[in-house]
Amino acid sequence: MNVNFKKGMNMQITGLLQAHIAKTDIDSKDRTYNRINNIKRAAGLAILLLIGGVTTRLSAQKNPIVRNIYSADPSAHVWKDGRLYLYPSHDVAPPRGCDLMDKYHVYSTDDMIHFRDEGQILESSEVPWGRKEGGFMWAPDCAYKNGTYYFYFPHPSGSNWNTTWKIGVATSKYPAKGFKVQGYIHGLESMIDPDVFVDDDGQAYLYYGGGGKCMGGKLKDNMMEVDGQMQPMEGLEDFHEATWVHKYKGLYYLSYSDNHDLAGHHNRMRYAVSKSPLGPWTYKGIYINSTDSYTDHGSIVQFKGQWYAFYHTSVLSGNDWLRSVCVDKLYYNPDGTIKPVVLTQDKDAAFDPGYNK
Ligand code: FUB
Repeated sequence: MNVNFKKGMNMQITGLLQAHIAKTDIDSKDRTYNRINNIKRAAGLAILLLIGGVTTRLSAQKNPIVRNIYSADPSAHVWKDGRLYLYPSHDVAPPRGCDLMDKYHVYSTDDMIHFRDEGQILESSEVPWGRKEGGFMWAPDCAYKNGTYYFYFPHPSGSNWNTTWKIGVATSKYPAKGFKVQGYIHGLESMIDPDVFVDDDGQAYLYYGGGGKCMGGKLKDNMMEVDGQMQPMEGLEDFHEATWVHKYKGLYYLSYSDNHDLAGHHNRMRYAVSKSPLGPWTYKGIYINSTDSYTDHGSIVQFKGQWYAFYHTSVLSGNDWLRSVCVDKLYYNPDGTIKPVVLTQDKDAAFDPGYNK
């Protein structure tokens, strides 16, 4: 596990740069000219290495699928270019609970085998209204509408982080770069874990919550304002946090983590269904059991005809707050209920993407 990925990469670039200059900086008269040219060439090489390093193809055919940094809370989407994009949060080592999480990377894949780190898209210092101490960039989500990608992230605006949560919005024309913070969604309570679901008719719905309360409501076309009132999501059993809404065969599914805490086993992932995107919901059961991590948080998405459950574990670190994103196949029963997901938690077990390649 190379958590010093960037540091290592910089050292590599510096070394190559020095070697390159030493080898070619030789003659007398043209020394200054050569030096300038060498520096230019070396800088070009460094930029190429930097781009190559940031978009390293990870050998990720095993769980956890993200191994170059610690990552949690995966929100997965398949966008119009046909790739699957992952928007996780980023655990920072050494951890102080979840306090020091301060940036987001995006990952993408076209085969569920190779997950490419698209690089960092946002950090707390880029949030104009954010708390001056930074940190606390928790579980995000992303949505697409009318040519724009909307990145939603929970972040406190004040030193008292627990009472000043906002749901920030950053936008870009691209799914994995160029995001600029536009502001935050006004009129919400101090809660976390935004999830935006865009229905087949283009109407977007915002969900968020934590500490036992889950709220949902419509978003206006600008994707940054609530249309009408947010309302409590009724019918969920033992809701804790981590809301995710998806649709399967015309039915809406709201999945979330529960408050389970027994004999060293913690959060499980549950779900409920409804004929309406805002409920009321009918509770259906647990689809992911406790892992080795204190938290869980996941998303459900279809890619190339196969359904997947994304989640996180602590299998690489053995630490509750240094988590790693995993994925496994998800199956429905003929009546639309979700079969309990079989987790491939052995970190050396190969992951079979399941679709016909
Ligand atoms: O990653 C920080 C927080 O931990 C998330 O917002 C929660 O869902 C939990 O996973």
